Amino acid sequence: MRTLSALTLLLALVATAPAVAQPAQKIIFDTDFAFPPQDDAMALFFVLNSPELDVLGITTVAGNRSVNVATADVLKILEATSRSEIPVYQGAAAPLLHTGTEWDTKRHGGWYANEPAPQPPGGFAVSKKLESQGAIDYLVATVRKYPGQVTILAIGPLTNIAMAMRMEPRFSGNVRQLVIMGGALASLADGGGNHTPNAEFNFYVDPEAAQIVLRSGIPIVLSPLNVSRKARFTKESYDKIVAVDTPITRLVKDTMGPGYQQRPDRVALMYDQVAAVALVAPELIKTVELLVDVDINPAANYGVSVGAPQIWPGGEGARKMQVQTDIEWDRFIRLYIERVTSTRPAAKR
Ligand SMILES: [Ca+2]
Repeated sequence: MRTLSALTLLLALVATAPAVAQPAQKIIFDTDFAFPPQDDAMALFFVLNSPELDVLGITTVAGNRSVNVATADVLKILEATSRSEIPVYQGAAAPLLHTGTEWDTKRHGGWYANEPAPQPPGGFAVSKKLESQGAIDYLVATVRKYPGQVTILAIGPLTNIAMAMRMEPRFSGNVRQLVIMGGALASLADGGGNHTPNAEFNFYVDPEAAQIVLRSGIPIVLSPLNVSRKARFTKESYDKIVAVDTPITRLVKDTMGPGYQQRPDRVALMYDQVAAVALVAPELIKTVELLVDVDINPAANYGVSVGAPQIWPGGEGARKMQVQTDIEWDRFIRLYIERVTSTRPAAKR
């Protein structure tokens, strides 16, 4: 009887106890960053205001522009938003093997030329400095320090991540999860490429790195163009963001306002933002489990990702991952805007 009473009391205590807050997810933000309207910056704004995420560090890589631009721009954004406590590490200046051709010079992306960074809007960061440690060393050391705890949000070419895997054989086994913006799956709806007919930009820039990473065995959530194409940022969302005045929304207004003035009907796909939101609210994004690999043959399908529910001839290297295919748009964009306009500081370590 006494035992029963004690048990009843215990159950009552458990029922009335306040919910224990989950510790923030440790993440590393790996990026081919550039100022808005570029998507990496718009993804970072969401991450900076998400208390569920503990941004251990930001690592930069060549992609949309040179790695120098990525570094200069992210330092400036952190300074302008008073988030200088987040360390920044510079990574790979070029893909593992891929070198740019004349064809690439006529298309989007400055990854093939190690151009020095021009001044970001408002000038270079003054007090916020780059860490002396390189991105690959930082990735290896951080995953070693927190085995099984670090999620990497990889929203540029996968060069840094592949190099960390090559440098430290235990790296892959100790990463908690990779959330990758990259690829396009022609076997699903909306799966054409955005750079070559079938290749998505991040995977096209460094196909060898993408293949190494996708075959690593790390649990992967892949955010391909199939889902990016369902996330269309319009002036309606822009207007809601700039209606609130914060250091972040001022940056959005200064950098995106002129574009909307010129063309109010412009639409920007939210490539990297979908991957970022998936860290906080995975329930808003539908996924399917598929085996995915990347073609590294230097031919018509260089950098093309291929996915299927079962192995196909030539696809023996493919690994299982969660592939995002659809989005619950209304709730997604509401959460995105709510966070980007928030003044709530992210969780501190
Ligand atoms: Ca990116």
